[in-house]
Amino acid sequence: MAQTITAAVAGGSVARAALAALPDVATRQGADTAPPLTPSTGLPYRPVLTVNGWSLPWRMKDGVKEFHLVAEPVVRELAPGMKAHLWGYNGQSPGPTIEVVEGDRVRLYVTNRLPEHTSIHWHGQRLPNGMDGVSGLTQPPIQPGQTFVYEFVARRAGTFMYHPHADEMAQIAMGMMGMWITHPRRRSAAIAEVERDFCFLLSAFDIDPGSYTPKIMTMLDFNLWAWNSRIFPGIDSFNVRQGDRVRLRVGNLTMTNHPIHIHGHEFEVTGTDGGAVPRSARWPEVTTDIAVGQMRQIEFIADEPGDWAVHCHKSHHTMNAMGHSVPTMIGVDHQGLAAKIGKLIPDYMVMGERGMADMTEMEMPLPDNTVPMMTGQGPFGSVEMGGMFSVLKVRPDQPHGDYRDPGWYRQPAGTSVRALAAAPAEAPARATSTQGAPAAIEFEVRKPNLNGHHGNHR
Ligand SMILES: [Cu+2]
Repeated sequence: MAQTITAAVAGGSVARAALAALPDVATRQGADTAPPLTPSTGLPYRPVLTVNGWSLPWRMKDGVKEFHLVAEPVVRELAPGMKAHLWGYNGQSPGPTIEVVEGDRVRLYVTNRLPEHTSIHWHGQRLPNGMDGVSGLTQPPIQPGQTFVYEFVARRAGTFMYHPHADEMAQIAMGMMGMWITHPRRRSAAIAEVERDFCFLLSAFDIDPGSYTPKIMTMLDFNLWAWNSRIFPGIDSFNVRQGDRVRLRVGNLTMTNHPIHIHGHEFEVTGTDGGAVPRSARWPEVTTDIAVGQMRQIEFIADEPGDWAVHCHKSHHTMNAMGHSVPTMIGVDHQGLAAKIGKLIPDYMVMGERGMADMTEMEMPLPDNTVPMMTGQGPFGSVEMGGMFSVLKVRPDQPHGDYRDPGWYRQPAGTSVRALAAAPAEAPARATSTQGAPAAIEFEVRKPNLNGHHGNHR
């Protein structure tokens, strides 16, 4: 989790005198998970961990917390072996997480280095109308080279996000988004103290295998499903100590809903972008659906040691790009067919006649800049997953506050599933008719009477 944050001088067409007054621009290369940013100025709080991301440093000026976001083209590694040309903030997509404390006065400088205008909407915040960031409605757009200043008080504790509200379809499809956490100023019954606090945004891209830039006109048929612009096996695991209270904060900026599922534990939704959920209104879940434009804060006690899958339960969302136009081949006999087609198309490969798991073993040549559809090595072989998938690693000996990956779980002797040493001698008897031959099934079909009155349905 090497942290490579560098300060650069802000560019653009801002006047030199004004430039000198702006906070430095912190930027970050690489998709490692940065350690939590412990506050050194301002009010104290327990920081979040942005999965495969980082929190933006700030400066205090006359009691105001000042941040500097730069909207710009970025190169994001989606997973080892695949990079995408995206738009983001301060060198990365998603942009850095903004962390403040309830009641903080916040000043956000936003510099536009994109080739087109933009704006930032602060999703879920109570703020003056003129700070809401809707291009054309509450402000003129920020033109390329311009810097705008947003300023408001973070009035409500909770989990929020930021994203452009100008040419949204293109700019969100290109990866422009970030998390915003407002920590509570004082303890309250509705907001628990947690030992581990993770955050990530759901995003989706449509990038043809072998290419680099998302197709921004895609409305529904995306082929890459990402957490913080990373796809499995590129998403870091959630590493916790057994007994920790764990919070995951998840926001959805894709074009569809995502049922987020955690193995081995029950959780409660403790907050939304509308604030804390009253305790009397919480119930246990193992999956919670996160609709488009929603944020969910989920919490549980990590009391079961092991490596537990955490994933979107839409099975197509735990796959990487392959093309959804591949026909189902289960049960199709390809004998001879491949040889015939191979004369016409030398690289032709048959796939899928026994399911799609063969894909993980196949030596199929992939185009450059493409990751396999189903991949990720676990201790027992290929996990056969992609997209929105990661692992919750619960360990009794994980040190307090240590987010490092402890490696694979060692299952205690006698607690693992096992294969039988030999197949049963006889196949189990099948139900048969009394004559010993399968009974013929008879049925009668009555079609509706089409002569204007209802048929005789029975
Ligand atoms: Cu999903």
